[in-house]
Amino acid sequence: MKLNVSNNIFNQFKERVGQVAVLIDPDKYTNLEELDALLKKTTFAKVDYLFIGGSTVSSNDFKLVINFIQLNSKLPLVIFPGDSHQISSKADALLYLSLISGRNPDYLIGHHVQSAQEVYAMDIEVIPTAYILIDGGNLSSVAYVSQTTPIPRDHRSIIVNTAKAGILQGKKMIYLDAGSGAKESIPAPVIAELSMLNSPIIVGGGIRSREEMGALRDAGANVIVIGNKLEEDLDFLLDIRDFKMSK
Ligand code: 1GP
Repeated sequence: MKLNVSNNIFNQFKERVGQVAVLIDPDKYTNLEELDALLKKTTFAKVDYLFIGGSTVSSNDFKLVINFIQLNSKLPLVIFPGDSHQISSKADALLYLSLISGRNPDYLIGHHVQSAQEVYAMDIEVIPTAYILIDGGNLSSVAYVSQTTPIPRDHRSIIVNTAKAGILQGKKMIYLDAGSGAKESIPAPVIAELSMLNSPIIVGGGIRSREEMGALRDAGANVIVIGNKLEEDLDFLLDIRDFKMSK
């Protein structure tokens, strides 16, 4: 049982700014026809990755949806796990998240220990990721489920010091999240400041417009995650395509 040590997805993440990931929360896509419609359009929209995961997903829904995606999409599939059950060798990579904005040991090390034996033996790229929750103006599912407090959005020094601590601990990426359905997404100047740390950045939570995506790309975000907006409006994929073709 050897740990998979490939870096393919990580190398793609760090290669350039302005890449786009569509987040599929299996809890919200139990209608496979809707999921199929989304998958068919993601390639046309030049989406770079599919992320799969959620805060309150049952193991059955997770398995059902990951199997369906594997059969129906050729895009790289990355797990963005909400708990220790959301792991599968059917994905290309696993964001190995530590919720370092919080102080809940379960999300810092507990879930990791529970799943370590299985992940270690699994043929999947594992990407240690500093997961930092920022207040997005409403109570997010992830803050509620993890019982952690997000960092206030205007406390820039706490955000930067948290990211620095994550890098010092050996995390290869920073994921800044305002939480799914956030009222306010992560401000571009925060991304600009973090981009100085030379660690690839994923940003998500409440991103609903092409303008926000442009500002985040200009600020240095490597991967921009869109979930909720596409659940409301599948045509937003046209804006994503336009965004992807603009640079
Ligand atoms: C949430 O970063 C993701 O964890 C995506 O957020 O669903 O609001 O796009 P949205």
